[in-house]
Amino acid sequence: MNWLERLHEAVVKGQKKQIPDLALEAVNDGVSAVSLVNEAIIPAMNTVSELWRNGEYYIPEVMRSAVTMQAGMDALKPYLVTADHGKGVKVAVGTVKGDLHEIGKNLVAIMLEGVGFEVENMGANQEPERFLEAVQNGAKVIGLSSLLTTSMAEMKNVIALLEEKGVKDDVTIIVGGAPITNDFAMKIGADYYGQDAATAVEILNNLF
Ligand code: B1M
Repeated sequence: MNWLERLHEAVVKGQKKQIPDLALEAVNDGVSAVSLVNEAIIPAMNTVSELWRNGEYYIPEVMRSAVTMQAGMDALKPYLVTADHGKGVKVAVGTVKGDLHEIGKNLVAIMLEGVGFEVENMGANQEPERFLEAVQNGAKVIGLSSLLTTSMAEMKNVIALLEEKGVKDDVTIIVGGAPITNDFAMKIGADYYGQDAATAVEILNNLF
């Protein structure tokens, strides 16, 4: 089994304790951290989602894989530095109210931090007021994530609140998550749609 396959297996089987060492050994062996994330860790979570859909995995197994994925990403974080952009630019990233999914959002946060942005990872299930507070505290970019068709409308509420308080034009708003499309993003008044974490980083790198 090569390193990508080993990391993939670690996430699917939820080997939280082993994954940091495995990830570091792989990096020391010359595998890039970005490919470990993009070609092993993220696809592994898709496998987990398939297993869930097929009824082979239940919530505890999904959670076990989710924390393993996070542990793997935490171990790789120092190696995800690719450039020197966004120095001093504050970005606040959060998952909107009603939504507990935070792996994709964490990936965006880790990768932005990796390239030099000052990131406030606000967590999941965040009220619109928390995003307003982040802007009032100096965030120049607001990143909104939603994974549920039932929570995506909350993005609009966040943007409406920023508009109502007269600060929308002071910030760049980028949105993403599995049910989000570019059309939706533009309709709710976001500035950008990040199809995946790498695209979000590329967009912000080009802006700052
Ligand atoms: Co839930 N869940 N979940 N879940 N979950 C999905 C999203 C679902 C698609 C599964 C399915 O049915 N096939 C489905 C949503 C259906 C829908 O609305 N259309 C679903 C459901 C229904 C639910 C519950 C309602 C289940 C229930 O209780 N009956 C419940 C909701 C709880 C709540 O939020 N209120 C629920 C709960 C959970 C867990 C808590 C068990 C767990 C989350 C754990 C955690 O995050 N701490 C979980 C998980 C893990 C998943 C799946 C399996 C995996 C999500 C994930 O982390 N993917 C997911 C199925 C799937 O997505 N295939 C599913 C990996 C991650 C890297 O990808 O987050 O998409 P993703 O991020 C991507 C892009 O979307 C993008 O970049 C990333 C890639 O680079 N991106 C951004 C994301 N945010 C971005 C922000 C940006 C830019 C890009 O800019 C700011």
